[in-house]
Amino acid sequence: MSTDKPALRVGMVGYAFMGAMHSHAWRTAPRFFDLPLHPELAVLAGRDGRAVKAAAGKMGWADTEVDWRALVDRDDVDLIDICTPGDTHAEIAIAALEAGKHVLCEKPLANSVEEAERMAAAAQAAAAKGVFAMCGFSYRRTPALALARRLVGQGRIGTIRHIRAQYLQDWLSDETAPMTWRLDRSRSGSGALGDIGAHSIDAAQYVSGLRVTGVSGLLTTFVNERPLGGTLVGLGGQGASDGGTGTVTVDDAAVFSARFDSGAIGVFEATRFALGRKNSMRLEVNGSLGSLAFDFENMNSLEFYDGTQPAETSGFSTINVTEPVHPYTGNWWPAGHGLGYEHGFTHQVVDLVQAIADGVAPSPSFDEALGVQKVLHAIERSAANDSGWQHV
Ligand code: SOE
Repeated sequence: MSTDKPALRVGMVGYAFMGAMHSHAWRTAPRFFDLPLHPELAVLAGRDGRAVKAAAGKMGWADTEVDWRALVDRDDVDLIDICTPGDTHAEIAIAALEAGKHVLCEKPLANSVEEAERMAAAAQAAAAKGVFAMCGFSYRRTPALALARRLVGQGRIGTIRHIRAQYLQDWLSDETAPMTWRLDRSRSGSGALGDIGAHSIDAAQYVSGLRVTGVSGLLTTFVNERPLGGTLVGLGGQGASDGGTGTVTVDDAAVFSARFDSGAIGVFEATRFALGRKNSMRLEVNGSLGSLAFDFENMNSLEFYDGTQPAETSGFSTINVTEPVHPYTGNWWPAGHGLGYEHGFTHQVVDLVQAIADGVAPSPSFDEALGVQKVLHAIERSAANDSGWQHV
């Protein structure tokens, strides 16, 4: 794509599911949005030289590195995009920020509060020099959730009293699904809680504008041993029957109740065992004047109950969030034609590039993501030995 805009040269670490998704976003964003800087897919890094070259060819990256440190050292890269498991986030992000590179880091920000605090401190020091960091809570950029936030901000549902959030997947329901890095605490930090519960926490806080101040939680692991090897299909699949087993060291499911700074209360559930629910990221908010409800499996809609309407004609209505007046949608297809999972990631790139060009800190900042990390940690403290209520 030829352009006379200044380049934003991107270096990315990791090229699996999230890497492919981010590659698509970097490539697509300037084709649909008028960005002030032009993202270039400059360098892709991964440890396996042959595999990273193949991935770079397929996804459109100009060059490769086999060591992320070499990537961070390069003068021809302006931004590092981290799409690796959580155990590597802190080291890569801090090195990149110290080298003067902007950073986009996948969620959850880190595997511990201590790592997240160091990352947030590095991001603050970098911001003073005009170098910015953002965490990839991509669901914020789903038009329906962005619209929900807008309606809350306009006072359309009044004072928020309840937040109900569920993130339901089923890719581990099959006990023969193979062991993966997502089930190994030393790599992923936690299980359903950090992988998908973190999205719910961020979305609840983003839409409501409130902050979680206390939690009480329960974590459980239903299947403790899983086959090593086998064939991955999507996130799950079929493990090998003859390769032995690995021990699952994370939670399979998490539930927790929460109090928010306004006095509102919330209930949350995150699981990979909700058979039949593939990616049902749901959020319902009840206020004094109305309610909003969202389900990612129906992501182009938002349910709205306007409690100010006469009882005779009141009821939940379905907003088709595909009109040009809705967040992000005007840059895509004609009304009613709808968007998909990948668009949240493209919008994430759009907002990040705009913030960098404007010289303002993008959101969610590492500070905001540290806040989510503290909520995750408080839930783990609560669940450990049934320790009850924990302040965040
Ligand atoms: C797996 O549970 C996963 O890919 C998450 O890691 C993503 O963040 C979520 O968007 C979809 O599910």
